[in-house]
Amino acid sequence: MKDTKEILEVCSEFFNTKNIKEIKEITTGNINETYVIKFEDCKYILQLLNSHVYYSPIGVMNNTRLILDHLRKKCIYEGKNPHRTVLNFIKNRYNQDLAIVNNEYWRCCEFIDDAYSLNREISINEFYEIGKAVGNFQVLLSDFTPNVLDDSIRHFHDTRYRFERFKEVVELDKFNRVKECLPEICFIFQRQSKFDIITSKLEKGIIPKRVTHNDTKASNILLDNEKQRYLCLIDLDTVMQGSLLYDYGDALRYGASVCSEEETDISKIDINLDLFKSFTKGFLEELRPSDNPKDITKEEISLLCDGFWIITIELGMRFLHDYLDGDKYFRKDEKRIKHNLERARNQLQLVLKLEESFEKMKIIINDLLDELDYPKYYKIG
Ligand code: GN1
Ligand code: MG
Repeated sequence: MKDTKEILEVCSEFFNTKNIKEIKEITTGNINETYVIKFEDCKYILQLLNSHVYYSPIGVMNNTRLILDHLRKKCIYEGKNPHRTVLNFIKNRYNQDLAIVNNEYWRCCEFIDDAYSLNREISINEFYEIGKAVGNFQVLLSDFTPNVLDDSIRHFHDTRYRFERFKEVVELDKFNRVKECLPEICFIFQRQSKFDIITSKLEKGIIPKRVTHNDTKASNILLDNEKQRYLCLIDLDTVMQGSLLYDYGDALRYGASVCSEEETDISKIDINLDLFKSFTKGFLEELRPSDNPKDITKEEISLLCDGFWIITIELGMRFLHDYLDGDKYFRKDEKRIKHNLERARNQLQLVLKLEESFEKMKIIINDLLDELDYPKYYKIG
């Protein structure tokens, strides 16, 4: 957390600081620093972009602006309130999206009131709504050309590439931590042959490259307080070209586990198949094919469970990588030396559980395809 004086200096780029009533930090994100700035009648979100993670904060904001302009146009067309269903960034006094203060990049957007996002305890109906939100994001961006977007983080969901880097940190063992993580390292190595299951198909054009959010955990999706319906996806920093399987998988990784990703007692970790079903139902309902060349494809449907698997093992590997590399990437509790190792163990246990549930999940998907009147050839064999 920055001290108040520093925050006020940044605020002065956007506001008359004399009118600020309160400044509060939000600590749920693992990457950026986020603050709520309260005035008498309105609130804003002020965010410091992590320039260790994003090599080009300007590129991130360019992507964000392009995406938001597209989404705003669609939502206005549909008669939806663009102040609730799209993020609205405000410019600083010099009419710039980013304020650069002491070489750090800050941005500011309107706070969406009467809305919430979920860190834990997701109900069946809420997860169904989240499935719809993630599916609808694909629908809204299906006519946006993905290759005008920069890669805000190169190789972000290239699991094979990440594995190559992971092998390097294991080899180097700079912090002498490998010895306590051998079972986890073996677990990852044993599964390496499957790491290009999605990237190889993207490269060969077997599945399409689409605009994807890439970080669809429930805490990045806003729901309306009163109606409990989805409003929008937030945290658009990693919107890039990718596969919709990443968005499907990451949302399930976070939301279909019976425990939070911060749970340290891994014996409690399991998959809640009712939640899996409700999310998948919302997602597939939004993506119902409509004879459009951009429709979800049969190949994508056949890989849905693999998307869940790959994103979960990848994050387990990323947490473990960070632990072996001296905790440089994810924000962690400073008092917990093994925080990232514990997070890795949590994700890898979830991988084990989901491997046990693969067949059941496929049956659920096939039943939903029938229920939602998908053409028969979409069925997973
Ligand atoms: C990070 O920024 P945040 O907290 O929404 C991370 C995601 C991980 C997530 C795990 C840019 O997301 O990839 O899935 O933590 N974002 C980045 O909680 O690395
Ligand atoms: Mg993020």
